[in-house]
Amino acid sequence: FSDEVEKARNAQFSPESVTIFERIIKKEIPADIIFEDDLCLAFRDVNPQAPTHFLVIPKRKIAMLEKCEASDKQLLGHLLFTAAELAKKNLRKGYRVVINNGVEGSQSVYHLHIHVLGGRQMTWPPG
Ligand code: DGP
Repeated sequence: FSDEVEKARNAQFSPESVTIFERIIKKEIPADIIFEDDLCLAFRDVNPQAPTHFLVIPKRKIAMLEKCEASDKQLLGHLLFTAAELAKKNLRKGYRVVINNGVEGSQSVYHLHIHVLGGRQMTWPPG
């Protein structure tokens, strides 16, 4: 397995734990932030898997996609719309949007995040 998958296999979902992404939202640790509004934050992935690789996260914590509720529908739409708006700027030839959920989804940070990857030809199936 790759390093990222190994990290995901060792990560534990715990409802109370504070993730690194909450610390990024609070500006307690630095990140290359490319967009911010009341509801979300977008920043470059520290371990990019493509020439362009950024994450869009909600400021209000949803640990993982499977924990979302009906009341999160508008926020989820906003995150996806924001991802598309940001991708529009410099990923004109296409891009990949990914949400990893849980251990077998290879999720390593338990704060929902949308990956946006581009700047190279993506392949299918994903690993
Ligand atoms: P996932 O495997 O889907 O949970 O993806 C987590 C991603 O978060 C992974 O691609 C690496 C990235 N990441 C982890 N820690 C940090 C960090 O401190 N800063 C930034 N910018 N990205 C991080």
